Amino acid sequence: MSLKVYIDGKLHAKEDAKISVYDHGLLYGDGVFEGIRSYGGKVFRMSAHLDRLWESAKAIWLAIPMSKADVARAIEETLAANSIEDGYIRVVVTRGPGSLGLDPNLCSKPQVIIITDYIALYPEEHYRNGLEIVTVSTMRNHPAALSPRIKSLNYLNNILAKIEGMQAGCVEALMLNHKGEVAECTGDNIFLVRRGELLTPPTNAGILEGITRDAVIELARAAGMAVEEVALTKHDVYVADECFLTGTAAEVIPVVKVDSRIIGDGKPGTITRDLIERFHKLTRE
Ligand code: PXG
Repeated sequence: MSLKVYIDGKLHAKEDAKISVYDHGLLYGDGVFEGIRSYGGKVFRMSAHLDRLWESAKAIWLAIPMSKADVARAIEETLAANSIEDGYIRVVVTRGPGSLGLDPNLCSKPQVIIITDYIALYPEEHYRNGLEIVTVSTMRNHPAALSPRIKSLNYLNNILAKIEGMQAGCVEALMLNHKGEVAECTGDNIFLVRRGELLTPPTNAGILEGITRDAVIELARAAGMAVEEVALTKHDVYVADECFLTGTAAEVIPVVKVDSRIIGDGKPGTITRDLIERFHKLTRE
């Protein structure tokens, strides 16, 4: 039986789940989205994801034509219709079908789309051995042009960086901001460990405020670790004792090589492994 996709109040078979080619989500990347996990039938940090979706929408003058409670219910119903317990949820809100011009006022109705699917995980050895990443030349969007805090349907900035990373043989790529500081990876936030302390770029470095990032900061602080949100340079990365990435899909994943420099002793670090375990407990217990 094929998966069911929610569009604008109704469930459709995956093959029939279609939206208009006049939708400004397609024509202009005009819309917002969220990527969410469910573990054992429970949606991880649903309200934080919905808050971020609403904030993204507000920033682009997009009025979501449902309440947060309605979207939460629709997510639960779509998961149930597909009998998905451990899965990936993509919520997309487009500007809706309009004209071929830019004017969003000509778009009739925002479309709310909910896709629930099985999750494609990174191979287990990436967690065991750690990732190699590279810094790419595509800089993160300037926050004054298009804030990285908006999870918009225009992900070209990240896709171009991802292509550069893949051309270098890496599954993730490190992006710098317009000041040359470390921002984030294409779909993950970055953390360093230095002398037992956790360091991560602040929101004003031009990053998405990751929900996994927030969870890891909370877990670390609860375990008595110091966490600092501070501007970081590539040099800070190269001399870090440990490095890891956080994201909905990856969860917490170690990084052992950056721009051909070995991080720490070249193996996933003690604190990284501890946080992987704490995050695992948080989501599975
Ligand atoms: N930064 C960016 C730019 C992201 O897109 C994160 C950080 C991590 O945020 P969360 O809230 O997930 O901890 C993201 C998340 C994927 C995928 O399939 C990931 C994201 C978006 C789309 C797809 O890995 N982003």
